Amino acid sequence: MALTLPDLPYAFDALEPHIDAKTMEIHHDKHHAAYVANANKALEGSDFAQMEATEILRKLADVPESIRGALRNNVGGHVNHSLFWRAMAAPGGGGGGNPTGELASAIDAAFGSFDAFKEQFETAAKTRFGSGWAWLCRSGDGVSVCSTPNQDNPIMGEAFGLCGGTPILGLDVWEHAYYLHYQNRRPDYVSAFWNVVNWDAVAQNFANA
Ligand code: MN3
Repeated sequence: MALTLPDLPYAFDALEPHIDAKTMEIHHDKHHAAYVANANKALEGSDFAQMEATEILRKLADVPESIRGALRNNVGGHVNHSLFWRAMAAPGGGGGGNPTGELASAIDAAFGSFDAFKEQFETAAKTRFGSGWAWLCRSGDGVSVCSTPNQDNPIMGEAFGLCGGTPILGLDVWEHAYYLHYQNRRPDYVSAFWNVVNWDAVAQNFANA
């Protein structure tokens, strides 16, 4: 079964002014679509074609070398962006505010406070050199912050030098995610992100992880 590009759960301009409509349109319709197309091309006729995308990433070390790089980049890109879109919502319309419930408790237990968590996540996002992602992951009953290069996903695990946790919130820090609106000002994009985080969706990811 081929991978498919999921629809955005909101309009291109829903996240304005924090993430602009043109960036969202190109990011979803061109970048994410290309990851899906290239992943399907690499998967065609392989033993991994029937597998869930996340399962492919968990078993990436077992993928034949001839297609491992293509799947790492493109299945990774598909999984990462699918999570990214769903964990955002319009500012004031589900986006922004604070986490609640068990997720809030897990964040307090791991970082001391929500503000301390935000600082650590922002540092991960700002200090990722070049292209990559900052993540909040569920590991066991707790949560942790990490970052990955390119389209690597934490679930690829220790074999790839990654934490092995399950991402429940991710921030894309590739320049294609912010350059039209923020140019070189990645830190401004990172601070604006909090206005569009859909904490109900992240709490759902925490419960399901
Ligand atoms: Mn991207």
